[in-house]
Amino acid sequence: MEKSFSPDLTAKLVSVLLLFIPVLCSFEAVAIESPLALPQVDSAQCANNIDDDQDGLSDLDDPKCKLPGDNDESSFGSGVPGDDNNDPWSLDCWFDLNSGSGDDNCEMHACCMLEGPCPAEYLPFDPSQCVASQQCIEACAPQTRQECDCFGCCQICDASVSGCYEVFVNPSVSPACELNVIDDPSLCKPCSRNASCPVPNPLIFLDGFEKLTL
Ligand SMILES: [Ca+2]
Ligand SMILES: [Ca+2]
Ligand SMILES: [Ca+2]
Ligand SMILES: [Ca+2]
Repeated sequence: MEKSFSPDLTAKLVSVLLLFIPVLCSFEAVAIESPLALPQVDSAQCANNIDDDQDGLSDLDDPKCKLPGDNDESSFGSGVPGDDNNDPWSLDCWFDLNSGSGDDNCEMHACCMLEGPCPAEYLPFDPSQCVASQQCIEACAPQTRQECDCFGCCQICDASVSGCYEVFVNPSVSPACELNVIDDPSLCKPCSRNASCPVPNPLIFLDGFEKLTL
């Protein structure tokens, strides 16, 4: 059965609808703008889909982003208050965005990984203490970038330098290390990754940190 409206009723309905159009449009504008605006404000630099330091690599493609919560895409530091603030002889998990060992029982001496003799200013050093605790491994290894160990000794291969370098990018050990000086051992301290806090899977390295292309 078909329904029909009288011309008068139709005209009234149209005029009422016309009155509400500006109101409806304003609601639509609010509804569209809010969800787009909020995540951009709240996202860390390494999760905002923006190449913040304009070096051609965005977010986790940028070797200076250690995880999505890293809020400084322009350096190996995270920009998170309280992070990257360890003594070299007592390194926390580098990937949990804090510097405390209370949440993971990670407490590793940098000389376990540093190449060459342990610097005098880092002593004392006990090589028998170079195995991470089980609690540290369980808490930190799953967060760790695959080209790194839990403490920020990482293998970096970058198009701007020749070859690959296994160095501390953790600012607690190499505070002046940057990508463009990754081959300077006085700034980016050479190291060997701590085998006790391993990251699984074989890796392929391209353009900075590895891409997993298995
Ligand atoms: Ca970004
Ligand atoms: Ca970038
Ligand atoms: Ca960073
Ligand atoms: Ca911690």
